[in-house]
Amino acid sequence: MLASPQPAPEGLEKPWQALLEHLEKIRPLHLRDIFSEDPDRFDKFSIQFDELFLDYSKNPITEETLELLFELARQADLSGWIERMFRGEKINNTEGRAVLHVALRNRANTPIKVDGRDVMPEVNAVLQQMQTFTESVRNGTFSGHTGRPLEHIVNIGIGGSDLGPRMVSTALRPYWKPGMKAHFVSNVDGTDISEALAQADPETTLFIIASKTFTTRETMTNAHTARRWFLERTKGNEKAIARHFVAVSTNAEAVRAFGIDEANMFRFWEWVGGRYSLWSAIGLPIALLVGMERFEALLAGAHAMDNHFRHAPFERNMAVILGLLDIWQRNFLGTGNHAVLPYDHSLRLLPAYLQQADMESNGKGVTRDGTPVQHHTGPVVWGQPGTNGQHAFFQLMHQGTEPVPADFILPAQSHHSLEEHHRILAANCIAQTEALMKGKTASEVRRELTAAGLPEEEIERLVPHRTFPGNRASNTLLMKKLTPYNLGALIALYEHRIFVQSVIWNINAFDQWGVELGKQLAADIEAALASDAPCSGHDSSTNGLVNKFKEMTT
Ligand code: G6Q
Repeated sequence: MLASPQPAPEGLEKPWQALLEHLEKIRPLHLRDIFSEDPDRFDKFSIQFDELFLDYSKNPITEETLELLFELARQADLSGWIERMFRGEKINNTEGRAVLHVALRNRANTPIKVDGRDVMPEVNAVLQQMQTFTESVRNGTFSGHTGRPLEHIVNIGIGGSDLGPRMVSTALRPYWKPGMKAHFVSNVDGTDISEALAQADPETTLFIIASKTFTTRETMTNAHTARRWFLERTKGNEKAIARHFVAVSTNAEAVRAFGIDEANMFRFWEWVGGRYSLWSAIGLPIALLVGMERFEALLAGAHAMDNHFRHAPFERNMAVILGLLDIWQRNFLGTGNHAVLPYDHSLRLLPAYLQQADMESNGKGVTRDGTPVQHHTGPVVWGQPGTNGQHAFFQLMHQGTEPVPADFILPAQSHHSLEEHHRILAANCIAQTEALMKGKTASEVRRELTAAGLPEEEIERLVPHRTFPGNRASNTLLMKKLTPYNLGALIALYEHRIFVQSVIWNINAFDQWGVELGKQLAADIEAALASDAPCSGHDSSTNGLVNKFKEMTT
């Protein structure tokens, strides 16, 4: 455990100290009181960008807190780091790579250079290839090997090559071409691919093998299983593979070796991190389902947010404000987790998506130069869609001992016509933020129970159980409607907010050595599981588990 208060990141001692001193003024305040003292609080601490509206007034902050946080950002040279990213500098310093998901959605098409070469012509060429392919699949000119249209998309990928397209496709379900079906296979557990194949038809299924490296064990195992399944059902018709398998990868050689024609390969580049790749050809399943025009609207929404992040002053910059509030929570108020609570069933996969985006980016223990950090970095990110979560873990959020800062996300307009449902959903979302903030005092509980006619003694017994401390922070993000454009803006907002935190902490948000480790570890154990000899090369627990597992398989 790191000591509290946590020491400042190197070079930020002065603004950090100012925030620590300021914290002593904030600690005794209750959100309920600061709201009743300042009727303008909502106007002061809310911001609109396009069709997104952020209310961050239910955070334990004053105007002074924000000023001090902006000063912290200035001292950390946040503006400089933002420019470095947008200009294609190699800010992923452990892999020597630029970080240019912003180039993938650079609809202004201004040149962005890596090693002196503008990447935009290549980005545009792949978008053009996606457009041509998407249109021909959707209008049936690119059909299956028997001439039937391809209506069932099976995306095989994992991590960054799965979570983004899966989440966005699910969120944009109302925009799918009628009749289209989709499956996202990620897990190496054979149940995953078996369930997808059980519903697939070899005449009408398009398999997308999505892997940046094209070496990831889970994806390649699933891809080979799909290939075998297909050949078994087409009497070994290898030529038909070209009509049913495409690849999205940076590794042309491995794609060829798998047997996929290069014409059916969609490229992307090493400067696109897996968890930031849905904007690249990794988004192909999205484009196939909703059409290229809407995929481009998704890019346009993200691009608008990019411009906002790059150019808006800190005081009016949604991503900067959110990122700095996260720092305030994590390093000063000492919270260890962050809940993402979309009040929209279509956004039900957003928490899982952001779990990767945030925890893989900011789950780091050393600074950019390799020195161990002395302060906390990324929190545990988790969540469920509302209102489901209310009937489960909200208990802990209201009355537990672990503070849970939360983001509530709510579209104002729904895609269905069940008005009553949407009103109930919205009412719950807004009511929860109010209840978390206000809580319920002992005297309120007493009044309530007296009115219900309970005897005095019973009232006193129940008061502590029915009292809510309140003073629990949340952000509320309203969105006009869950359109491709607004979804693009929302995802980009989170990406940049994560980046802001990494800049303050001086960590590299764009590598993932912990994930790489996982890719290597299993190989050795897999060999031990396949061998007839007892496993003996590991510690007693690992050896014992391998041997017990083998014993139990018979
Ligand atoms: C993302 C990570 C990781 C990666 C997967 C899949 O940022 O690097 O989640 O996306 O491990 O990797 P491939 O796309 O190379 O199969």
